Amino acid sequence: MPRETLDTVSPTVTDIPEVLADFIDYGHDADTFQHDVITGLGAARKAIPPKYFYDERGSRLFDAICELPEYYPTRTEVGLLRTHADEIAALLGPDACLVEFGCGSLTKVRVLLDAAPDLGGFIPVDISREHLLASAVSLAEDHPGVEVAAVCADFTKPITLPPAAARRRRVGFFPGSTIGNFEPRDALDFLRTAARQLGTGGGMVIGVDLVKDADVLRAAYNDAQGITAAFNLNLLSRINRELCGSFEPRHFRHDAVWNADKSRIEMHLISRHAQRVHACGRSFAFAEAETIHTENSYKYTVDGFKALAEQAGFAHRKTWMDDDGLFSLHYLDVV
Ligand code: AVJ
Repeated sequence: MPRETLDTVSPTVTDIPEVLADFIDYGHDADTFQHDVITGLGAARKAIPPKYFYDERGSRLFDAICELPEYYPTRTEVGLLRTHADEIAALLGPDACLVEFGCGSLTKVRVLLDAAPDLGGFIPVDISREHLLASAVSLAEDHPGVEVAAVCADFTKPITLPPAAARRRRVGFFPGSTIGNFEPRDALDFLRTAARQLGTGGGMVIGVDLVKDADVLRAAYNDAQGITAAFNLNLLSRINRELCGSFEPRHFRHDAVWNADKSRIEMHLISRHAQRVHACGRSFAFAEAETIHTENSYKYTVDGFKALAEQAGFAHRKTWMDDDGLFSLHYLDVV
């Protein structure tokens, strides 16, 4: 089945657990890992997209990152959600449908749901089918008054939302500064697509990590316990497991650097010496110190993010920030 454009894919609805109003599957995830690894390792500047970090082990390592003393984003954002939950709930209004783009641990959306008893619907959109299904079911069981449906899809692509969303005011939820993984141009496209999908009168709650002291940023991505290094290197283990790879993770080292010109943290896997590695039935040569660029994490200023949101078709309503100015949470209105 061709998968180039969304119009060629019909979503399938299968075996919906009883607690869910809908489970719609766009089947976006098949074979793209292999394709992206072949392309990424074959390029002059080797790179693999960060979305492939999150296999089962990678997701567990990411949960561990979120607990690290150096990794301030998660605890700061959850603090902001807790502190301002009532105000955010008021902005959602009665019988709104929250649409989460990419669903993580669900800890964050639970903070909002607990503060918004009159929420009508909740729809997580995520590429990882099993994780999505388990998360949606557990949330639906805990909130019988909320109509919960799920959409398995690449959340950067336009999708048709299920009836639970279609007949309500829609508010997007995009926490964790995942927007920082996009190139600024792609961030703009994503926000534009989201605005169209949420519709006039809808809104968006989005978490955005902020530009700050370079040492604080570097420490957050080069933690003392080496969990971020294990998270980054797990990508090589995943290639070994899923794509018949021959990577020796100890022949690579993790590094994260602050690129001030581009306002982003860059994660790399650096080859410790010249070597040849096999994956997907092909051979890839590495020079000594050659890197695989595995992630960009763009950091914004509040004004820079406001300008981006407004360019994408949102009106900026409200910013919440911690006292140290580490992280920001925004409420945007679709105009
Ligand atoms: C989930 C993409 C926001 O960029 O901070 C954490 C991922 N990578 N440590 C981030 C991540 C390394 C994280 N995002």
